[in-house]
Amino acid sequence: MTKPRRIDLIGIATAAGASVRGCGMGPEALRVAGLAEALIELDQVVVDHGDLRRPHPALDASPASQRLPDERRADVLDLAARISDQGLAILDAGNFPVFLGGDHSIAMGTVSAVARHCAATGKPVFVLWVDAHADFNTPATSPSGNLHGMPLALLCGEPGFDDEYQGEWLGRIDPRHVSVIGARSVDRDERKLLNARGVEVLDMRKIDELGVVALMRTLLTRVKATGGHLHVSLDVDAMDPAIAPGGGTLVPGGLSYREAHLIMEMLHDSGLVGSLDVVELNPFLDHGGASATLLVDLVASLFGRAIMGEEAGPVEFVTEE
Ligand code: Z70
Ligand code: MN
Ligand code: MN
Ligand code: MN
Repeated sequence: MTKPRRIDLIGIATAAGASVRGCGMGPEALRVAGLAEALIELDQVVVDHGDLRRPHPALDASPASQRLPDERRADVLDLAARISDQGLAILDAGNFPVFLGGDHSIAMGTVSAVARHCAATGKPVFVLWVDAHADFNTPATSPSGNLHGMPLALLCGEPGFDDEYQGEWLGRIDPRHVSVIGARSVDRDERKLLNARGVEVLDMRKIDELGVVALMRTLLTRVKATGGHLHVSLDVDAMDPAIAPGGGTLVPGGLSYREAHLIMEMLHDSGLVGSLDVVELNPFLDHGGASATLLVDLVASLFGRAIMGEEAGPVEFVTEE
């Protein structure tokens, strides 16, 4: 990718969108695993803005895991609005935001920032959602009520989100510009919505049959043709639990180490990525930092770390007609 002016790290220390606690510690674990150092090693300029968090964490008699999703919604939306505003400022300054979650509900804010930034320039927005799940539930279809299972539906303008979810902060994306890769756990009604709206789901079956390279080439060619901005949202549970145990909702049969890296390497070579989320890392469930380290290495691949060094350059990108 063409080198951004600067990479801006921004942590969002929250688990308000999830039912399992612990991913609020994700940003710090990514720092301890050497995220900034890895980027600096790649000659990037890095600024760390620290963490956004709930303004007044309530001292409840019951632990957060026992608070209902409804009781955590205000926290999710308060953070989403702040993420959106801060992300927009970073993008408008010409810098590359890397959002460190936090559960995946933070993407309500991160993708909104991208949508608002690009709306001003008329640049189409594409989203690559790297995840075991599709996160396309609405309050009506969600089996759990957890908001980390809903960000894409909200961002795609799905009905069923009441006024509390609306605001200046909320940006909109086209569901036909969304690709979910690595999916293997999609809820029944969620699947119907994904099909009806034309979201591309590059599920594990397709990866097994066609491989990451063919799927990514098709996607990247399409984004390139429009001159779009590609936002990547990387959920730790996209990877197989054997290599990424640090997540609250693990699903067997995920991306292998090489498949995940190849996705990131091809994204780098495309030069199309302008913003990134790294979400759902739960240091409390991780095994000795294995998942945090894996995520740092994947981000490094996205920013140009290559086996034979950056100078080797991309493999030639040929499109057959
Ligand atoms: C399920 C739901 C989800 C992440 C779990 C799970 C959603 N589809 N997303 N973990 N990252 O409750 O909506
Ligand atoms: Mn821009
Ligand atoms: Mn997710
Ligand atoms: Mn997930």
